[in-house]
Amino acid sequence: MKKIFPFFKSKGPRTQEDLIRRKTIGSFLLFFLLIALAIFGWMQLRVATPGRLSDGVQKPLRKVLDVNEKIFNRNFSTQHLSKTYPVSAADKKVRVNGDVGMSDDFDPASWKLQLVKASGDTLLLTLDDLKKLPKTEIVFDFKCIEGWSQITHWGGVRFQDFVKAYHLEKEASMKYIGMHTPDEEYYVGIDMPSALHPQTLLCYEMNGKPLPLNQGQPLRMIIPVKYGIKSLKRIGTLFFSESRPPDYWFERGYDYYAGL
Ligand SMILES: Nc1nc2c(c(=O)[nH]1)N[C@H]1C(S)=C(S)[C@@H](COP(=O)(O)O)O[C@H]1N2
Ligand SMILES: [Mo]
Repeated sequence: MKKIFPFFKSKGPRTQEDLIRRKTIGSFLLFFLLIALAIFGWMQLRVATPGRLSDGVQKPLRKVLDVNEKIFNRNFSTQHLSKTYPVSAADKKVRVNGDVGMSDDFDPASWKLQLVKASGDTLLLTLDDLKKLPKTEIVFDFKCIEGWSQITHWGGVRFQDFVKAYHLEKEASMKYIGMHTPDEEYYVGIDMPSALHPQTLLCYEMNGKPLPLNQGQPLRMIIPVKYGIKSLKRIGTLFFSESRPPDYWFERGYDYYAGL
């Protein structure tokens, strides 16, 4: 015992060597303790069963996302505009990404936007109805959460102009908008300040032409202040809510806000 743990001897003066040995062993113990804690923490995350998941991610990770979200929300201002570019900077070959909710049996000709008002009444709007409203174009750097970005050119009606035209003041005082594809396979929720942001469009054109089918014809969302996941293609239904509408990628572990 004395040989292995010489610092346990209680009698006699401590030599310099004893002190060093003692410190070294102490440091090692602390080192292993920290490693054990790290492994324990990692296992806690790993063994999280679905019951311990919070909206698709392990609870401790969700907490971190929630804090991030608060910081983003606090710093978000409707005055802050995404950087825009001249039309000439826009890519002509626009990447197609994500086809959830883009089922083949869709007929754009018979499409109508279902707008669910706060009263519960549903308005059915055609694309021509939307084209009558003031048109806004934007060229910006579209960013996908997967790590790519592309400068692209879009046209449509600002969501805030749409709200004004259809007298949706009551709806706009609610906390969120929700939307989903006609088949309800893809769905997003967007906080109202971001929806009313001056660069947020109900978009029906890309590069000056009607949206291609795989890019959301007849109507999609374009929301430059957020990652691409929120720019839902092929809007079927649009509604308003005081609580968070369901969100496809939030349910799969991304943060709800997905702000830039
Ligand atoms: N209906 C629908 N909309 C969608 C998606 C999807 O899978 N289905 N993917 C999103 C994602 S992750 C991105 S990056 C953009 C891509 O838009 P694009 O295909 O026009 O480039 O659409 C978003 N909107
Ligand atoms: Mo994306």
